[in-house]
Amino acid sequence: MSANVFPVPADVAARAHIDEQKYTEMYRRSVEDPDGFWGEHGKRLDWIKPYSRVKNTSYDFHNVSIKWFEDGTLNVSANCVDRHLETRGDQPAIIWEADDPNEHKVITYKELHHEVNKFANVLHGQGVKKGDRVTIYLPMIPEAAYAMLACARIGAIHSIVFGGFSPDSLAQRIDSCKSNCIITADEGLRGGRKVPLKANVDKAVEKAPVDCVIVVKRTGSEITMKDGRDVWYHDEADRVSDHCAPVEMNAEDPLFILYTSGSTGQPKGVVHTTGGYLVYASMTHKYVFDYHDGDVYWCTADVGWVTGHSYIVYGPLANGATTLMFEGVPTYPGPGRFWEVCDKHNVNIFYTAPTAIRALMGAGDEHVTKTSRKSLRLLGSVGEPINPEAWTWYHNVVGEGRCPIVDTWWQTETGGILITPLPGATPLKPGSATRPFFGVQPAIVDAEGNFLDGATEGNLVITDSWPGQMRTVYGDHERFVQTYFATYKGLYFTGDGCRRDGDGYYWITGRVDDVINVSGHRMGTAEVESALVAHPKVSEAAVVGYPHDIKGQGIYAYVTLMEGEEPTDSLKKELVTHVRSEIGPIASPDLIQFAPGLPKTRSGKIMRRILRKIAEDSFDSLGDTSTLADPAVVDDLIDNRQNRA
Ligand code: 6R9
Repeated sequence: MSANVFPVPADVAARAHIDEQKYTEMYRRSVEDPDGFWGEHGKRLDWIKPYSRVKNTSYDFHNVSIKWFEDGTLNVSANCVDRHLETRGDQPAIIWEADDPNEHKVITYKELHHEVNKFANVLHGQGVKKGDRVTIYLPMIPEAAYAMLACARIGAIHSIVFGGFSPDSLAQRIDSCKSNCIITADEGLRGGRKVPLKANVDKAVEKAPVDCVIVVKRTGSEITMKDGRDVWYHDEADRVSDHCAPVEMNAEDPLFILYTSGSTGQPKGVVHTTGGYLVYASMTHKYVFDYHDGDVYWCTADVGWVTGHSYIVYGPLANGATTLMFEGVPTYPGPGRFWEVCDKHNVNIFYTAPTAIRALMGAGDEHVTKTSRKSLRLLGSVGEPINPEAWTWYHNVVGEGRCPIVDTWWQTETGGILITPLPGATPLKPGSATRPFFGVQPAIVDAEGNFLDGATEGNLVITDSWPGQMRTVYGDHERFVQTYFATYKGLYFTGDGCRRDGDGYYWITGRVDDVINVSGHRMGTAEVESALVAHPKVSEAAVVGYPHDIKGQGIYAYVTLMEGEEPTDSLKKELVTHVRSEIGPIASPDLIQFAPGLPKTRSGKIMRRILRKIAEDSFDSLGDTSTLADPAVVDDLIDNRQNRA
């Protein structure tokens, strides 16, 4: 394994902010003296009232409490916009590349300032105040960034819902945080196809009513507007001034809520706050991507996910960077799109997900090699483990062997990157997220919570807090404690399995809970199961992940039908459509197996271990099945398995 090491290229080391020696020194200080270290690095932001206290955190199971910079005050939009006006007002802040390859727009920091102020005043005009929750359901258009920053400017808490979620999922998220205002668009546009966002909002608000819906015009298609509730953004923006003073916020005031899936129940509203989050997002953006003034940086995520929050909007803009925002999909109009956009805008730093890399790898090298990519200097990966084949292709074909790859491991809950190479400091090993970022103390424990030393494998925990950590689950602190601090008392449990090699490098092996990762999107198997059992013909369902060449994991559903229902192919299609409409297209089952019975223990617990094995087509190693209430169901499941390699 250690034979396959890629040393830091000399030219990368020469220009990098951090080299190997500096990493070692800074890392040591960050864990030995967190107050001193973060007290210093917190100054990368402009504070209205400087903090005097830095770290005040407790992982004690009976009193989990996380506060950073707690007596400081600041405003996130002032840090991401206003403070750059003097030095870089005419520099591009956002380069927006539309779905249509012939359309793009450059927004300077001055223009961004104008737009964010307008948007903030439109929100004020609709009665939105500090502390209110605003749901954002927008496509990848610049208004998404304006809306986020406008909320931050007036102290409103945004909750972005990915445009691929169904009206039901949207309604549930509106209701969960009691949001009274939605920002949406008439339609989205992805890969030439229209996404009916406003129509989805209309359905959602039947279940979760709101006072106002602000609609941005994107496609101009016909939509319905309800008098007294729905307003066009452009009409309102015409009426308001472009000056709105940023509100003074405490470091620990919430900045946003973002819903994410866990192993049980409905998605959790992950709460991130103002000061620590922005310090951490901006610092990781600078050092992990080795961002220098003038670089063009592109993260291909959607702002509906945490990666879009931290590494399209907040981190880069806090650093005065030029961030590219892409409306489309990797394969439209053809599989060369990413690299054509890199050439068009001279992208230096490119950050995407393994699922996209694998899909493009399958489309053939010629789509890459016909482009120049000479501007590219650094590549990044996020969202799921990257298999060495995809890593090698990304490195050799896309990066022509000269661009390091930063494989960044982190989570919605962590706010920013926790385990990652630094391009000027870290020799790379394909498939390893390598080493912890400053202030991050990973450890590996066994099932009982014993620390495992040296080269080992087990469950990944973090032993102490870092500034970007989530603070609570919105409205349910106890759920926060139970989800992350109860498995191993006194430790933050990530839900991921992990190996550490002899060089101290970390290799994330994937989720060890009932969360699956489909094309980099996180999903609770319980959510898909409850969507399936909501169908009148389904009596019971169990969902597991199975290895999928492109998506990383596919969704495999075992379904038991109601007495008398026929297990037909058309019913399978009906169930897929049903799940899509309940949750969204990202939750569509890839394989459905009708099962007369599911393997259960005598106490009625479904034995998922067995279902996973069968879904993986590795049923010769089922392990002990003697505790099953009815061992015969397993033979039927094997005979009728859907994934035959
Ligand atoms: C940022 C993001 C988090 C889960 C996480 C892990 C997986 C993310 C990874 C990775 C291996 C990487 N994950 N990055 N696994 N290597 N570089 O993706 O957040 O959507 O909350 O997902 O994704 O399993 O626990 P989120």
